[in-house]
Amino acid sequence: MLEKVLIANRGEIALRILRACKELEIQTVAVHSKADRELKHVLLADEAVCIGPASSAESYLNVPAIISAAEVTRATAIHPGYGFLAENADFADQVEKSGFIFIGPTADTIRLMGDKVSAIQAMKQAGVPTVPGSDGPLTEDTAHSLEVAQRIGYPVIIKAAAGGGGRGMRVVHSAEGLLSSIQLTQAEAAAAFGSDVVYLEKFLQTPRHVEIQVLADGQGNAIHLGDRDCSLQRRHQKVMEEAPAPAIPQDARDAVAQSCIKACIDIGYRGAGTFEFLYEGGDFYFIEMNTRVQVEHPVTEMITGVDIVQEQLRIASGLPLSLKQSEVQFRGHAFECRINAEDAKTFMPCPGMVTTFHAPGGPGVRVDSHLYDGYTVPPYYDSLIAKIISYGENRDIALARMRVALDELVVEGIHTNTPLHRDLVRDAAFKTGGVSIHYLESKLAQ
Ligand code: MV4
Repeated sequence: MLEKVLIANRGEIALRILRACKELEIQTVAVHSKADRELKHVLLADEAVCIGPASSAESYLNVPAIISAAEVTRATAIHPGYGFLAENADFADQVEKSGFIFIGPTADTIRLMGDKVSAIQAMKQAGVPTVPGSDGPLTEDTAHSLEVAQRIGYPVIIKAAAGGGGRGMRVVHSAEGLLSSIQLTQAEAAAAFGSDVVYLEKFLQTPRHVEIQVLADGQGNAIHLGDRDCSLQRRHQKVMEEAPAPAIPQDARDAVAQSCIKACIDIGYRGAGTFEFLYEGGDFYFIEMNTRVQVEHPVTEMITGVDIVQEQLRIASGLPLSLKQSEVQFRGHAFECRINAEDAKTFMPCPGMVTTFHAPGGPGVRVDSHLYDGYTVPPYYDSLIAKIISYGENRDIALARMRVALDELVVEGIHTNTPLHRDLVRDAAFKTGGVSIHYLESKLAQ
């Protein structure tokens, strides 16, 4: 097993990683900015190193400072968490070149998936269902672009190959607007990502966002841990997630998960990963792969009993997967509400001191949070302050437990989006299950 892990992240996920390390008796190193001395995991880690000022660019994104901290503390591995450097192939390369284990896939895999065009090509090759599209970058051949769009049928969506997560996209409704939209998206992509490569897909109008969690050991073994529905989002920020995704026929679920396992084996995937799909009209369409642990991983842990972060640590240490597919048992249903330090109506960030924090409890309730009474939420980072996770034998029970948990939650001193969640768990369409990616924004517009 790994000897000493440096946690290159902050907040709830740093604490989550710390807990997994401690359970496996791995030594821990917390790295933090000057604004984060009071973080719960910093206080609980075996060692802590300040790596720079509050600004992320100079601390959590400061590769030399993080590598130096690993050298000074003699860490043997680095866990990037999510966000920050988690999907930065050059960071993974530097970590390995400096003699440390990067807890995640190889830099080459991160690069392959970071380029959405090569990711889609690899998946299509493996038999993963993809969105009808240009199957590669759009070229200067404008007649060809018009032809592709005509064949697929409007509306189409132009996406930057280096984009992802909702950045660098443009919907086109007719041939008139196509060429200018391609040019505009190319220019924006060049400015934002340093690459003007764009591709084209059929625009799906009311899909759900359904993703498949996988684990692979890079030794030829890969398993899936089922699906999650992350359709409840606002401006590409997920608000609530659940597992399994409701109202999907079992054969469709099994087939897509099976295709993901095959893709993992084909590309030699290593670590935890997520295949993102759009689900519409009973069909799955691959859009992107995430090569990191995700915010919403707990809902999958609740319905499978598998500790995904511990599996990441085991895989990184060179051990094979701790279980076979036939040993993965799916049971019950789970929800996760993302509690953000923000105004419930305007969504403006709302940092400040948390005077009182009362976490909910009871059967089937889990809270992943770094909050404590007197903790000050700094203004410099993501506003996620807690994840309330509920589990039940079925969806109705899990949802009832979430409703009660949200009513129990107390965060005083700052504003949070808890009122929005309390409203959502009582929403008729959400209670039925299976709403599209547009549902929350339409509801908020009313
Ligand atoms: C799409 C799409 C419709 N059709 N692709 C947005 C985030 C990025 N991961 C991909 N996204 C989308 N790609 C096709 N061909 C609609 C979206 C989309 C979306 C996807 C998932 C979750 C929320 C979303 C919100 C708006 C648009």
